[in-house]
Amino acid sequence: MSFEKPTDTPERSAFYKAIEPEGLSALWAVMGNIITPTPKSPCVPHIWRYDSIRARLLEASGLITAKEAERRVLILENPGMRGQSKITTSLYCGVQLVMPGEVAPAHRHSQSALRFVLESSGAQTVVGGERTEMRMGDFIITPHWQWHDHGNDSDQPIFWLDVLDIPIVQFFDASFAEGTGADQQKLLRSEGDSLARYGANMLPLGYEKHTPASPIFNYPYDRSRAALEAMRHQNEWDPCHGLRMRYINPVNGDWAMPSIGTTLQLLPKGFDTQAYRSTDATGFVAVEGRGHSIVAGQRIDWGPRDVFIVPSWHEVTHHPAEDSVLFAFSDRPIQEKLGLHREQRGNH
Ligand code: 1HN
Repeated sequence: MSFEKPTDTPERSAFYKAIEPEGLSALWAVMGNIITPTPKSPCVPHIWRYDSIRARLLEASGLITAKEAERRVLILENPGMRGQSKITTSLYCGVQLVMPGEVAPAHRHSQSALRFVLESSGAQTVVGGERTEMRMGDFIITPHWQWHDHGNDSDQPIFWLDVLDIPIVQFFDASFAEGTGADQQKLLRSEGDSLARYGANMLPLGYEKHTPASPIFNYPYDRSRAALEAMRHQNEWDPCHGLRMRYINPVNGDWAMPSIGTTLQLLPKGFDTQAYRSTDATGFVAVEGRGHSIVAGQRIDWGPRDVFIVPSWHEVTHHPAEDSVLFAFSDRPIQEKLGLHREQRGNH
């Protein structure tokens, strides 16, 4: 089914023109554009190579400090939506560089952020008064309106992926932001406290949830990776996803973040996945391994730290040439809450 535009007649065209200054327009002339039988997205499949992003960021470090930039980030803009600071229709994504000795000053905003660490020799972020070391592959969250600042005490640059729900907050016209004027916020908790308190399959007795985001803010890669490695011996694989786990909020089992769903998946060498498509446009980071994916017939070759996009309702299969680990992010939590999320397995 599709709502085709009825043919124009001179009388109809004159009518459309006449009602325009009155702030009116005819639904029947636009219905096919706004109600589509299947998703029709400006978002296109694309891959960004880590080596080129890294080189451009190092070039940028000669032009501007992290402090002057507030955040020294190169935005990964979807080629179908240039100029909109979007990697999908609902999510923003960039890669950030903090050089040794630099700081990215404390601020907070309505937008929620996740960091996925791409390359690190040790650097830190402070979120809501607790500091954490940022190591390769760590999944770190900055829930909305939490103070956050970053620093790099190591002797090597640190690079990480930022994903924020900026387009969603923009859509709702609900953006607030403020700074402290200070480089760093005050430390209020000891390092590792949240993970110990909420990430050891226990919760404080009488704990009451007071934010929609997980109280854990660093999900260390060594733990998640070790879990995948232990599970592979069981030989239970999802034909479409291999071994794919979602990061959760330990308080209620929901996604770790209310607006961005995240997963980590293991695809053993030679495990060719079966076709899958879903309404949540998904960003993948190849953490380990190499291979290719076919996205709606288009081949995308990926290697370590490359980032690629599978748009809404585009069929994807993965073909790992080595044991591979993929991190993924999408707006699935929101689509689920609204009853919009759909998925389909197998060829159609
Ligand atoms: C932000 O606060 C960070 O804290 C990174 O590292 C990227 C992009 C837009 C708005 C705020 C950060 C951001 C951002």
